[in-house]
Amino acid sequence: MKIAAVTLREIRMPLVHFFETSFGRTTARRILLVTVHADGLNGWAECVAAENPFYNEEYIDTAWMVLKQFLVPSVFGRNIGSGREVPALYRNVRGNRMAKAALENAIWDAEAREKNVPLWKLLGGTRHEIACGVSIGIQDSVEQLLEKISTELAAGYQRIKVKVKPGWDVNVLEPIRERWPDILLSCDANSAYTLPDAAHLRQFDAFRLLMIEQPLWNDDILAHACIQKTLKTSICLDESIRHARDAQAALDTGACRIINVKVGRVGGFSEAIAVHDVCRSHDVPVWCGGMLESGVGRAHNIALSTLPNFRLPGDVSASKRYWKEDIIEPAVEVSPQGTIAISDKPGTGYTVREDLIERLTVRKETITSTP
Ligand code: OSB
Ligand code: MG
Repeated sequence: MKIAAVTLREIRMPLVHFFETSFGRTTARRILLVTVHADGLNGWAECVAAENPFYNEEYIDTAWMVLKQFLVPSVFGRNIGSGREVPALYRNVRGNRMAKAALENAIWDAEAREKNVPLWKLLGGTRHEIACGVSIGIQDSVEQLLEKISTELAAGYQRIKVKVKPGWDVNVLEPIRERWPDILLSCDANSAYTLPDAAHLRQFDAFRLLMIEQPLWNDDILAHACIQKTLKTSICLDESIRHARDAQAALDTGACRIINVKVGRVGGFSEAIAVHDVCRSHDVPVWCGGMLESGVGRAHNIALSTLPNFRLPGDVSASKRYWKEDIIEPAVEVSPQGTIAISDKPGTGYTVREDLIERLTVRKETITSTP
């Protein structure tokens, strides 16, 4: 395909409920959507960079600039056969993986539409339904958290993950386990602890967690290898895994026993598949993480989750948990068994609501190829 133009746009969407992690609270999203215009059709993707550089180094405004100045110009004037070929076109650009992922994934999206095949099949998926969990943020009180968990369990979600930080951890996990002794339960610290907290983290072993996600520094695999040895609970790395080589290093050093794959964090579908494959060859399960995506990014997460080594419930949940009105049709729905059914339709199986997106747009820029 020949890419004639790429549109960047920012939409604003308030969350139904605030989402709080160890690094802060989000009440509304500023979302960067990328549209590639190629051979008379459009491919869509979402850049999952947040409003601030707290989760990783990128945020929406840096992603916008990098896309505009470096990434988008590098795909113009090429004949692109597949999304797989895209990373090589800007291999000189360091980092900025969320920006890269948005462009690459939009091209995969266009490719699926052009070839008239489901995106999940193009990615190598094998599942016809995927298992869903929820990620529940830090609340104003433990009672509020228990109430939320009870609602999500009643909705059918197969795994509950709660955000933790010093002062909101053992005191929270204990009442949850007491009330629900048998649920699949995990926690996510988003790097809120340091090595001297190892003894404190060992208390988590009492709660039979499926995993503890990213307890230590975002950029330190070795530190996780040090504490994994001392913990019964499996560590799952999120922030620390930027590409397949990180996954390889983490598994070789015993830094974790589970990996969370976020397509934006690793720079696009090609690298997400590579991370998946490294874990599969080590017989280590992966699951699909979330970044409070709109329907556009969510649909891509669903497609990715169909790959065979996505063996644990993902943070891929229903649209209505996040948005009053999602920007795809139909909205993502989760069955009472906590699953999402995979569509056999071409593309993502969801339609992008361009009229609604237009109304939510606060900034838009189309970059055109000038041959
Ligand atoms: O660490 O998984 C994380 C949201 C924003 C930033 C980081 C994380 C998260 C989540 C949300 O846990 C998962 C979701 O989209 O529901
Ligand atoms: Mg996480």
